[in-house]
Amino acid sequence: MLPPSRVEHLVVGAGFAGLCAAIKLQEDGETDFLVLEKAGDVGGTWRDNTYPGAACDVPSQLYSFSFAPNPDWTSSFSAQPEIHAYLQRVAREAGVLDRFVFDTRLEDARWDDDARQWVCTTSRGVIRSRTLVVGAGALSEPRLPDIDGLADFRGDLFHSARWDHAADLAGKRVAVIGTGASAIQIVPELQRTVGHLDVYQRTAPWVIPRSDRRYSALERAALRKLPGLRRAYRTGIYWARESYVPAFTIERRIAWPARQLALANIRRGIADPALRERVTPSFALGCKRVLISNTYYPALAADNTELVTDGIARVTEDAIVTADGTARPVDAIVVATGFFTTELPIASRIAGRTGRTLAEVWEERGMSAYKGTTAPGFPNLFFRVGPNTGLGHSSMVFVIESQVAYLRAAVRAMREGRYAAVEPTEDATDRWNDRLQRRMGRTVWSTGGCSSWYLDRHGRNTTLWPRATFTMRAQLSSFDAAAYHRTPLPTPTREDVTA
Ligand code: N01
Repeated sequence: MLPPSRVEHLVVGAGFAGLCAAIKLQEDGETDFLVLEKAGDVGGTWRDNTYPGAACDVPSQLYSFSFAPNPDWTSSFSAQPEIHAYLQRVAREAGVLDRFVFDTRLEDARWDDDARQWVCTTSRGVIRSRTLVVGAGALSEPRLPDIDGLADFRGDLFHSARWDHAADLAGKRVAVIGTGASAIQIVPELQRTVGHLDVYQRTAPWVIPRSDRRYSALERAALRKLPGLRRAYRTGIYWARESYVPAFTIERRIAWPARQLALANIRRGIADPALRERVTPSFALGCKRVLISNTYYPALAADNTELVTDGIARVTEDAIVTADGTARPVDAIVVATGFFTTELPIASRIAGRTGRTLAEVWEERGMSAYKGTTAPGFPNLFFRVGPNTGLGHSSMVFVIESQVAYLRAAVRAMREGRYAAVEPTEDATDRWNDRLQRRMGRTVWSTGGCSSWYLDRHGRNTTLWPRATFTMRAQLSSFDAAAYHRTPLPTPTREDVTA
């Protein structure tokens, strides 16, 4: 069935963000919406990242919707299949799936200033909408490294987020490029099954122990039967996570205990002093995302693993050649080199009031938004997980719910005020970002001595939120109409009224 040609709200992406927007819009009686999803199922990053060992590094009780608690999580940090199943169940039970259009891609969206609506060209026709809610994900477009000869490699080659399950790696010689959050989950799994594993490390990450454990049947029953206990547990995790924030944003010496934990993790996992040295980071803990694993270091220390720290010079048909000229033959290469984070690919597909795309505007001023959620020049556009809303310490689901609360407040204000369009002023947006970037200058992400995917090519942190998350929630709890240009709906004519 073809999607309708006009809806009030068009939501892009069916991950946590799109699903939350759909459920809450429906709850408000805003039932004229569609969720466009390029793949065939809900789940976003939790549908796409199926690599061995994929799991969340934020406790599940917090990494789930506040309005859809799941007392049945089997362990404190859930694995990908469980999170994906949770999202499928929530979508089903909320009764919103009939508003989802799968296997349909947003090709481009253009603001029509005369009609005061978005004209969205999709792979299945044009849809016009009053608002455009983009929840396309900050970690959705895999970034392949620019390595000479990579395209000529004859063996299996794939990105961590597009795992090729048809590739049989058992007993083979396999290389993993990258040592970020994805790689450190993949490496221990591969090490157990492959013949030989080369791990190509450009920068050693900080890795603290993973305090994961399975919930007993008794604990799960208690969480199911006692909502008060479940809420208290979730709240406890929330505040424990918030207590990390000062170490990142105010005084990094507070992170000393975590640093000691990470160093002990190296000593526990690796006996060889030379290897210990090579995996010990040279930058402040927190500057890059702090990783959690109990199995990564033992996997690196295993007899069938080699940690390679010489830079990669090129890839040939059957080997990776490092800068010192050594060629290491491999049957398969897993590229765990992350995502496009500071140049969101969807930005080049969205053109605003002046006809310029978000990508063109951001090329000049850097990726930025008002409250991480709206943008001057782009009326009625609402981001989920927009610029400077990312977290290194806690649950993005909390951020998504905060941004959806703002969307709901904006939609309500538009209905009550009879506005056809709302658009943040340049002035409010500049003030917001100036303040935010001033704070950012003091954080470990700016001063910690590393380069990371948090920073754009000008060294500006356009991805993270530099404060406690409850301050973000407070900022997004109501719609601050004074910061917006508001265009009234046309007054109905006599013919409209009598029609
Ligand atoms: O990607 P990354 P990721 N040659 O960008 C290296 C989330 N996540 O997929 O550090 C050689 O972190 C790069 O090296 P360097 C989480 O938010 C969450 O691992 O830039 N190496 C780095 O080691 C995370 O932060 C979970 O020097 C190259 C690695 O590749 C985000 O996703 C699980 C290279 C990339 O690390 C991204 O994580 C997994 C090159 N040319 C992911 N280019 C949870 O548990 C890059 N690298 C919730």
